[in-house]
Amino acid sequence: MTRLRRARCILALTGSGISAESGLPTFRGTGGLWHDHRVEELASPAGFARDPVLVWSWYNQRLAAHRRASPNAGHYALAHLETLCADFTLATQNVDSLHKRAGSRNLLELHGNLREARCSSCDARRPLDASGLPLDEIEHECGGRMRPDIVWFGEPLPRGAWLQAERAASRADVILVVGTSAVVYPAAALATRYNASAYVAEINLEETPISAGVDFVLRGPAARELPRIVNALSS
Ligand code: BV8
Repeated sequence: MTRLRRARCILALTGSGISAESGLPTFRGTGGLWHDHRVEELASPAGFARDPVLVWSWYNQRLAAHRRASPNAGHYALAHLETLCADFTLATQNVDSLHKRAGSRNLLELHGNLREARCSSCDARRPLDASGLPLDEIEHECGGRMRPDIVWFGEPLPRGAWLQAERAASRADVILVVGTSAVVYPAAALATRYNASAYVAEINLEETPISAGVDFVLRGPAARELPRIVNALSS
């Protein structure tokens, strides 16, 4: 806690685990999204090219669930922590927009979000409401296809967001790693590969590949542990 209290620069890296208590499934845990679906079919350019209707059906379902969900105490705790630290960056792998709805401002959506669809050819964009993209409107007038505005496997992360995330990791005094299995790169590298002197704390229900290498592990749900940390800082 002392390191966090003294921190001038904080980076928080989050994954789907922080949204679990908002009722959204994770990817790799029990009941995870990847348990019922093949990643290659749904979260890759090849899968989209092969069956865009299947991919949009899946993302439309997820988008509807995102819009029904609400930010939880973990999301709000990080939004409050941002007000306590002048140099705070939140890099999320999540596409559910819950950090944005919780009020986080310096937010980097490393894997994109589901607020818009964009054309794979001309980059035309259209906002998505809770019903998602109508399955008969995938083909774009330019001849391209409307796709979710997210990063699939084998695709580069948004350049600006990634550069900001790397810089934040490099200057951070404290890095909070919350609710991620830390197996997807390059995002997972932010936790331990950019700054040997940063104090890294992991909040997760389970052990991950980075647990042995961090400075502090809080084994518990983010919606409980993050408010505890932030309340202690505010008192
Ligand atoms: C890239 C899309 C290079 C959005 C996602 C071969 C070819 C190309 C690349 C690769 C390759 N082999 C490896 C790679 C790299 C690849 C990768 O890392 N693969 C892994 C699987 C080995 N990465 C990429 O492809 C990336 N791009 O490398 O491009 C490049 C460069 C230049 C030019 C061209 C190419 C792109 C990665 C992004 C992929 N998109 N999703 C969507 O559909 O949502 S990844 C997907 O995994 C999600 O984004 C998700 O966020 C991410 C990470 O998962 P987590 O969020 O961590 O979720 P998970 O379920 O795994 O874990 C949840 C954790 O929470 C668990 O630990 C659990 O215990 C915990 N938990 C649960 N409940 C709670 C909790 N913790 C706290 N409280 C709770 N209540």
